[in-house]
Amino acid sequence: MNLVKADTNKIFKAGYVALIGRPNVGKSSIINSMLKEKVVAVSSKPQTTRNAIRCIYTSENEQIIFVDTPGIHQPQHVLGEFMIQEVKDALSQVDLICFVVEAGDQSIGTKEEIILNTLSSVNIPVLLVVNKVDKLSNTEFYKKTSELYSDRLTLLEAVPVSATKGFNIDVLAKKIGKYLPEQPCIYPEDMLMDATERFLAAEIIREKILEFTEEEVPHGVAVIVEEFKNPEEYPELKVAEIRATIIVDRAGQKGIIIGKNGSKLKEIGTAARKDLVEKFGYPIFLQLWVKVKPGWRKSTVELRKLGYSF
Ligand SMILES: Nc1nc2c(ncn2[C@@H]2O[C@H](COP(=O)(O)OP(=O)(O)OP(=O)(O)O)[C@@H](O)[C@H]2O)c(=O)[nH]1
Ligand SMILES: [Mg+2]
Repeated sequence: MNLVKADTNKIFKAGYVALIGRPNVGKSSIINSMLKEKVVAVSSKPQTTRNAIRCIYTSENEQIIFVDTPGIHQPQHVLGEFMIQEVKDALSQVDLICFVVEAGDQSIGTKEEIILNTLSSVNIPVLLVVNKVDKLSNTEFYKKTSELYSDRLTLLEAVPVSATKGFNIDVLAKKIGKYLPEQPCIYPEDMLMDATERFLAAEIIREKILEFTEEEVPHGVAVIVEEFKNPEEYPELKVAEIRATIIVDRAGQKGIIIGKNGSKLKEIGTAARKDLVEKFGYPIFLQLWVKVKPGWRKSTVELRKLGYSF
């Protein structure tokens, strides 16, 4: 009897939270760290995230629906414009913004100026998340970074974290929960992400291309999963069959991705298959093709075909 009463009285918080920041500050890494699972692509190259992706963290007390967003930058092509539009759309849907910055930021750069202007024009509370505090000789030095930003923007508070070390990520979850509206779960408790299997597979493959290639190649690449047949839907199959096409901007990039005697593509395929098996839980037959589509990032039609639809 007591138990039932206690449950009824329990306050549960749920809501949407956008992670906003310049490229490479660790927005996607914070989500993976909080969900204790690799759900979104992470890389050392800026502009890894291209779509606003919903990832769901559920605990006893709160459900946080993170909207991971592309890093804010000055767009150079239609793809960049799409990415910035994704950020703007995300901002119109959330209860709270986590403004992610890097510990050790000494001054406010042009990218942060754009972000500060955007954040001050929307009427949504902002929590400052100072990531990568593991890089500081003393964690308390994060206060210098938080002062830099709190001088320019009204902040709820500042939370120092390290996504890669898992430092203070639990504290961040509780602090976010505090600012969310009181309501029941929005998504099922066991759901980690609101995305299709095809999208997840394409992102895993793209992440490996980011990892194994340099300079302009990562930015010139898109991945489209043409076919995804899994043994649950096709019981006659013993393994899942995934056929994906890697789209590149120029013929030279095709050569780099394929590598000498196909060695680079093999490396990308092997690493991607390992993660795909882990993610989907069944053996996988992965077939990768590389196709050149000059200027695809500048073509609204091509972008739409690749799922970057305005
Ligand atoms: N030292 C350190 N590195 C981190 C931390 N969090 C993320 N990184 C690294 O920073 C790089 C960028 O991480 P991402 O999570 O992809 O950054 P992002 O903000 O999502 O980047 P975009 O999607 O490009 O906007 C990766 O190499 C991460 O391993 C951290 O707490 N400490
Ligand atoms: Mg990201």
